[in-house]
Amino acid sequence: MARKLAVAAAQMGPIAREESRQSCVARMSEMMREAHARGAKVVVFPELALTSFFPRWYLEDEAELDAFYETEMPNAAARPLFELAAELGVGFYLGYAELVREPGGGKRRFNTSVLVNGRGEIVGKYRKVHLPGHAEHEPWRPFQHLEKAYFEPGDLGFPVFEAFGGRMGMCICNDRRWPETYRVMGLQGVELVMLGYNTPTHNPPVPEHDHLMWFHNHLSMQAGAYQNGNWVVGVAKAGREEGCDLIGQSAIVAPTGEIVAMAQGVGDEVVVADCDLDRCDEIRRQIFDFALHRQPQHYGLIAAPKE
Ligand code: CDV
Repeated sequence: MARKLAVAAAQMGPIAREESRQSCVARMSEMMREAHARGAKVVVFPELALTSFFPRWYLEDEAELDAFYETEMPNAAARPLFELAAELGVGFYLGYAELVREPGGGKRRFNTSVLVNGRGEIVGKYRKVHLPGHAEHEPWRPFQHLEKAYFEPGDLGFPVFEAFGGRMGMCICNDRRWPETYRVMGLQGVELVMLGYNTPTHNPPVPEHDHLMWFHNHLSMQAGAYQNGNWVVGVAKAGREEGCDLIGQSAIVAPTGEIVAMAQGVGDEVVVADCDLDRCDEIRRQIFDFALHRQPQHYGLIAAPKE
């Protein structure tokens, strides 16, 4: 019997700087209800889904920066989403900024996602490994991308989790452009990779790529799916957020690399598809049989430390 998992991509339109977490959670809850009504068993939300995409601002005041982070999950603001998940029996992927307070008074900051099961329990956690952007204020840019200042690279690797009757993996935004992301999970037998993103339509250092942002979005997710034989569910925060345009195109990609469902606009929108997890075998047995065809003795450079 096919292992069909109905998955929802819950794209979000813009989140204003002043929008409260309660308002974001209310928007997500409405989409979770719709996803459930349409048969979904798991809902994927975007990267940093509880706040505006704050790395676009140079924030000198630490308290102002800290206000964008969560120090526990679930917390008071997010709990209604966890409770709704348990009530409906629907799981979800949620991206948020995580602040870890250390015993000595230090702070660690991560761009994080959690995987929550249909009982409202966290069953997986991931911290973004590939942080794009820059670490210093660059006033020449029309908007900043200070992820390298506001987060440190994730320290959890790319774990996979047994959930929803299959093997689930997570990554976040820029990670989707790196083949290593999918391959490390592929080697662990991942069947469905969930990811959220915030991708501006304009990339200040290479404006000549602006017309390619949509192409590169799908190119990387489709390649990651096909080359490893897994489903990919990529979910945008989209639309004009605080004057900055973000691409939409949230998509559910089959292990063949085909897009089977896609968002139509750049607002809050639920897209649902039946993902047959057994289709991963089509690719893994017939095309990319890792055990039979991989030649890792020739791939050493990929994992060698950086110079
Ligand atoms: N949030 C991101 O990681 N955004 C990057 C942009 C800056 C290129 C992305 O890869 O979509």
